[in-house]
Amino acid sequence: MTDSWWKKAVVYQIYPRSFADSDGDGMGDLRGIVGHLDYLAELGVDVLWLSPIYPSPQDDNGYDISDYQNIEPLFGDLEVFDELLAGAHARGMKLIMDLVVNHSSDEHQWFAESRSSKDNPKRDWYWWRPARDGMEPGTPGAEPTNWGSVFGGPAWKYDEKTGEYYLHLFSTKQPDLNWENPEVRQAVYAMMRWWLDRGVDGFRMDVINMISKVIGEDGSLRDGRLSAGAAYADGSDSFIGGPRLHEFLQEMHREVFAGREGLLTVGETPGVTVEQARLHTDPERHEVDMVFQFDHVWVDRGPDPWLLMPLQLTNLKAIFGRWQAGLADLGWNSLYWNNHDQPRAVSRYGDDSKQYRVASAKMLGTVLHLHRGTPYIYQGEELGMTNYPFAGIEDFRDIEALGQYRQALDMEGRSPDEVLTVLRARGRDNARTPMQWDGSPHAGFTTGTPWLAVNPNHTEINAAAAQADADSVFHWYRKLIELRHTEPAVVDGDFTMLLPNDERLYAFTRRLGGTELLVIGNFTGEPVVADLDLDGDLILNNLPEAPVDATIAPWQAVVYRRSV
Ligand code: TEU
Repeated sequence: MTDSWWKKAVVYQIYPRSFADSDGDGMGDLRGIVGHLDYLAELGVDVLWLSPIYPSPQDDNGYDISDYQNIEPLFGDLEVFDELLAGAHARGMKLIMDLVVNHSSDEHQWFAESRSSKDNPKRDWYWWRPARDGMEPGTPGAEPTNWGSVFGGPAWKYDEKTGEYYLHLFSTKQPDLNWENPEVRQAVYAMMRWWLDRGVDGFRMDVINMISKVIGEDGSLRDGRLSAGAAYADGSDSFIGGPRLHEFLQEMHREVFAGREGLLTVGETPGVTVEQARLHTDPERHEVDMVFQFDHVWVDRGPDPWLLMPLQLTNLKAIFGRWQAGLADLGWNSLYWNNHDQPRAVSRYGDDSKQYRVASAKMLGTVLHLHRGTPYIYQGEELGMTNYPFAGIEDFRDIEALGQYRQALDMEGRSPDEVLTVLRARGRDNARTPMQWDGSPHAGFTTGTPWLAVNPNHTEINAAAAQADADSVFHWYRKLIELRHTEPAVVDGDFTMLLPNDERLYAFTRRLGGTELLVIGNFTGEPVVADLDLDGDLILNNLPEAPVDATIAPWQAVVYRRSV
């Protein structure tokens, strides 16, 4: 029997840096989270996921870890961590950690040893390779492969000390760990067991589908495809869903999770296919409970990364429809609009104007939470927080935005305007502006100077105002969570997509035994007549008036329950 309590659960993601600052240094911390546990309990979420809180040079805001078994001093220490964990548990919430083991920080002791000499016992813990045949080491184009890093520039850094390159799929300060080496894997498993023994309830696994790389017989990595105008190639064929990925995840399961109950594991898997996800989440295969797929957040991304593509609802529905059908009989979906890498959902898929922000945020929440799968809420989503009005590149802090901007301007001949247009709409800092607790000068986030500017709209959009307003997005999310806890059809019902060719309405049913839920969301600012029978009890409606003659008002969301 598998223990799948998480099918009924809602997860809340905290980005500690931006959640709540208790000591006035402008940076969120663990004590700040402790101070808001009652808020999270009021919302009713079941699990908290903390983005990385380990010691880190903060090159990628903690996704570059220099010690896996401690707490970043900016955030607190192990004692406050234990207090936070106990406080969450006392309120009936579980807590999962971010596990970032595709790479470590270059300031991790393991890497310091690895880089020290070619015969150091930890040399092979990372991906060291000589320069390309016949090329002068350290010169442009001499990198072992032509891959670009996600944050701009090549994916290899030349290290003079030993005259070789190391692989970093992300920043130069995030060297990739070599999972081919069993010592690396055992060190990671031991660390994971240490956190579970401390009481944590599972892990969100950062880019876990990149840990296995395609290696030639002679140990070499191969070049990727270079598209026109690009400075570097996309090497992902060689590291997404690599040949030993399933083996590694099954080994991790045996070594870490087997025999422990009540845990949650979710793999972050950019580029994962439905077929791969079925293998990852089939309970019989003992890999992970669920994965984050990326198709719906890449829906508005075209072949040219610096061109904004409009959202086409039929595409979005086709994506979710495919994932719902693909994991219907086996495995399990995770559901999200937002996280710390994505722009704010209401600004992207909804309408963040004064007139429609609240309605469209509620509509988006309703459509997502009524799918089959485990919903994830990213901090501030429950308030309908919006994108930030970035003026120029100097307003951004994210290493990805800064790195990609430089590469696009310096190497690809782009103009600042075209790049900024995309960064404003899609940049990760949109999600990372401080949590808006109240209408005071720094939104109640800090008494000091926030590390990233607070959105000026915090005077209106904030937790205090939302808690006091029965019609707020916050109280709507509370209802959605409660519905999942009380209505079995939300958890286990079969999913059927309706109106797949409609560009304006998102409609589907969930059916369990004799109960059917009909869910309709209007993705436009116009009234739309639904070619559907709207009968049954109207159990959720985000607007004051019920639909008349099947007319769904702008950004309206309705849920009907009926017997079938
Ligand atoms: O993100 C993985 C990932 O695929 C990112 O490239 C993401 O899709 C992109 O930045 C969106 O613009 C994970 C973490 O969530 C991210 O914060 C880290 O920067 C990254 O891994 C490296 O650890």
